[in-house]
Amino acid sequence: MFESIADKLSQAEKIVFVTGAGISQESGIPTFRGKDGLWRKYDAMQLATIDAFYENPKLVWEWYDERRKNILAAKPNAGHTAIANLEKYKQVRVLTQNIDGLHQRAGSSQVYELHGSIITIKCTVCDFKEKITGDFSELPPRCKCSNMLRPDVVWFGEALPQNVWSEAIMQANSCNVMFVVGTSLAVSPANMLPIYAKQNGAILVEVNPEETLMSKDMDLSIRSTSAKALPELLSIVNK
Ligand code: BJW
Ligand code: ZN
Repeated sequence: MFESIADKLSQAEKIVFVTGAGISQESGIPTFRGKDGLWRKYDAMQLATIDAFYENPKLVWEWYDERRKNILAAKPNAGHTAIANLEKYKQVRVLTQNIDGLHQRAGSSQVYELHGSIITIKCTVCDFKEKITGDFSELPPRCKCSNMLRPDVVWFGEALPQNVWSEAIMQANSCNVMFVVGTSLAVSPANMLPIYAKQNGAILVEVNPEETLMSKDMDLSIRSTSAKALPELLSIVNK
């Protein structure tokens, strides 16, 4: 699969992965767009915006609570594990749009969560932020300051965490190879990262069973799933 870029891969010092919902699909976590995607069943604007949250916090919280339970019951798949194992041979950075924590659970040590984490909550008013440990006694949960707590994720119209975003740009600008895995690249600003990498001379490789908005910009497109394709990377880098 990766033979045509074998030399580039073995010479590369730093490999950056930009990942999206598709990498967790084989762990049983649904994607957003596409035929079995969440946005087919739910209206994004009624669940993933701050206005929707204030309009119906209980509904939004129930959706996140159910997804969090599904995510905690899921396991990283061979795609996540291959990326984690690549750290034995290369500098690896993971810039993920996913909120599921599966890269970290697979063992990746340098993960930048562009859209936050479903395992963390934060206050809508004060600076309180904490990892969720058990079940909530009521939804929406309340902060000690009495205001509502919300999932620590980035909704439409909200800025990405600034330190994470600036680090992501630095990593994109300084890698030799960028893998774009399991993302439709429909959402900005994350979809700018491959452009930054390319402008700085990196080669771009896409792993996605479907064509995406940026397939034409890729140096190589692997039309396969991530759990099938990514383990092959190790055998090439390891040669
Ligand atoms: C496989 C596979 C297998 C399947 N193997 N592959 C104001 C209002 C409204 C919008 C905006 C606004 N200002 C700016 C915007 C633009 C907006 C945007 O991009 N909209 C587009 C949809 C048009 N962006 C934003 O709002 C962002 N914020 C922003 O720009 O702020 C500006 C600002 C600056 C300063 C101050 C204030 C504001 C924020 C975006 C946040 C996105 N949030 C979500 C929800 C997160 C929480 C949650 O999970 O509930 O993030 S939306 C959703 O989409 C989620 C994902 O991370 C993101 C990307 O989706 P992804 O990962 O690409 O998934 P899919 O489903 O699209 O694709 C899956 C792919 O996998 C497919 O290609 C499959 O083929 C493939 N696949 N199986 C490999 N086995
Ligand atoms: Zn508070």
